[in-house]
Amino acid sequence: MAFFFGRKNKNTESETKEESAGEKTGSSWFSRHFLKNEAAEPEEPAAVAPEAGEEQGQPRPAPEPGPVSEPAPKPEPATPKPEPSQTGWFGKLRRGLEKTRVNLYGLFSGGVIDEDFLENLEDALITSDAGLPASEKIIGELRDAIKLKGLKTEHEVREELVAIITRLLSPSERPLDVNRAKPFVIMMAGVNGAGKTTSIGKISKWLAGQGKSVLLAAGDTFRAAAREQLEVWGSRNQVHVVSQQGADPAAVIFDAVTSARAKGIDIVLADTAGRLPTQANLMEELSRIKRSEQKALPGAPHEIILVLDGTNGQNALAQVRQFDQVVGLTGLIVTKLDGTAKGGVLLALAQERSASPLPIYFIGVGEKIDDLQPFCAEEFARALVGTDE
Ligand SMILES: Nc1nc2c(ncn2[C@@H]2O[C@H](COP(=O)(O)OP(=O)(O)OP(=O)(O)O)[C@@H](O)[C@H]2O)c(=O)[nH]1
Ligand SMILES: [Mg+2]
Repeated sequence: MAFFFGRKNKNTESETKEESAGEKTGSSWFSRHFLKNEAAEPEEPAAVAPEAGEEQGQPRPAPEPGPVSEPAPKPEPATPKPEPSQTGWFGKLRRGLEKTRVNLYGLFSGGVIDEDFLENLEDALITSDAGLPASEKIIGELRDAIKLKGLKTEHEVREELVAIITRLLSPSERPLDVNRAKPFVIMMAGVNGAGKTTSIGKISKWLAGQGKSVLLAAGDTFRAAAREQLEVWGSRNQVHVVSQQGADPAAVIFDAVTSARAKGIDIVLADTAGRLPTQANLMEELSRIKRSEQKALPGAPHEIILVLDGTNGQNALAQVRQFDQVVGLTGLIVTKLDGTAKGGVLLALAQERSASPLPIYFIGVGEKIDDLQPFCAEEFARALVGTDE
């Protein structure tokens, strides 16, 4: 397995630059979606320069009555609308989903919107791992909209498809509110190599950047590399890490939560070892970790997040069911959506959980620090379906 910050050793300078650039581009987006309770920094009021001749103590001459008073220039909006640009996160998301998108987007180049087109579109959705129920629902709604609204052009149909997919995904878009408790305990779970530790690193750096104090609990006590992965990251970012080689993961995480309580730390991010849902003893261990967190702090863990590897496609559905059954999931992170043709799996997840939506807190489209961002349903739908340009 590649070491989380291993690539940086080779190219430390450029990586560091990219990270800080990522912070800049993503911070407003992050605060809107992730730290919803944190009020946005008010804009500094512009200093008003004294008018010429308006010295201290000097009376101001009465204004000359002018023939027509100039209309006051329209004030510039204080903050530009933080739309995700093509080059920023949205561009990255689009590039990441390219393999999934080509299957859908290519269908629009024929110019004919007929039953064959709809069938091909349904096949393309299924191929992207959106699953049969979500694909049928989307195409059914699109067919109805084409008839009812009299949609004719490719542009109209594509926009309708974006709207339908956005509606399906919207219940999964919910910001992670970390202000509900202190310490706020987040426990990560998932199969081997899904991206748990990497996601913890990315999220905790973001949180630290937002002024939150973070403590990492190295609950993957089996592999030395896993602890080091967190420790290296922690020392670079002044985030404290609680770890103990070979110890019981439940005990390490208990200590971490207890220590966070004593030190008044805002957030505990608990890493756990990768495990398959079929490994009964390891799944039982996950329940034990959860219970130890409850013992250390009543009400904890406040979030139990399953990290899914986006390249696993439909298998993600089974993982959600199985982990949910054992520990009761409160949210998801889907990583590695870059370079997979299976990006439609988010539609399958949303459809599967339509009766009890499970928030997708973050999606990942790469290994760099700014490659994990809060999930936005419409943005994802647009990146998936493609746009006109
Ligand atoms: N391309 C890509 N790679 C990712 C992404 N997220 C994580 N990775 C890579 O996936 C690999 C595994 O990531 P880890 O964070 O170690 O996964 P883990 O779930 O902690 O793994 P275990 O602890 O072994 O279960 C690493 O090489 C990461 O860099 C992503 O969004 N895109
Ligand atoms: Mg790990």
